[in-house]
Amino acid sequence: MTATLHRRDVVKALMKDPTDDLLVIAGLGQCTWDITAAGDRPQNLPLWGGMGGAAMIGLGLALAQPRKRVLVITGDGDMLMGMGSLATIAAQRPANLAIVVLDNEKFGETGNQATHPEPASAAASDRGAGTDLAAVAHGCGIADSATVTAESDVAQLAKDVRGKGGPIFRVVKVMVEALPAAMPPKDGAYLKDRFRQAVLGTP
Ligand SMILES: Cc1ncc(C[n+]2csc(CCOP(=O)(O)OP(=O)(O)O)c2C)c(N)n1
Repeated sequence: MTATLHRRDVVKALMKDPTDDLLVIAGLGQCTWDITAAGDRPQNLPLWGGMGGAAMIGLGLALAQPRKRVLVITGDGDMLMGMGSLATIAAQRPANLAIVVLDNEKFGETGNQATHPEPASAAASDRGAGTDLAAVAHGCGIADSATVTAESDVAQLAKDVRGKGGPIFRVVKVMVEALPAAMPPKDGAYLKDRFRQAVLGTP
């Protein structure tokens, strides 16, 4: 794996100067910490340890809140677990939904075991299948699906995920890094109530 992008820099760029209308769902583990490192806010819903549902939660939110922008930031492991949701997102076509997969080709939080996007040519003890998640999303019917590998493309990525008509799907190839955790509040009920209050004005 030859990724050069730092996940925290990418997430900070995506979440720079957020308006209240930007609702951010983070997949478990490292993405939860990444969005918190970018600045905890009530319009963030970090999923902590819940795996496989980030994209689908984003879809429900996007459909329920068509005037808000919904940004899902999740890992390749979470996305692989919830892959069927991509076909449903394609069918529903939410214009206000962007999904960004921070793909380090590993189950990072649990010890960097290889995920399916790891090249099939890697060492036998740590080998994936070369799964191309952007191609999967495209094949599911999300026409605007692409992979980002270059730092020079991050500014455009930030513009697209915040403003371009969706659904859009981006895989961002990121480095494997050991980063300090940036913990959001731990209580799931509190996070849910805080988020509902921010979106609806009532818990
Ligand atoms: C249903 C379920 N299975 C397994 C786990 C254990 N688990 C926690 S984090 C994680 C890896 C997540 O990998 P990825 O989404 O790629 O995120 P990364 O940490 O690499 O950014 C796993 C398998 C879990 N929390 N829930």
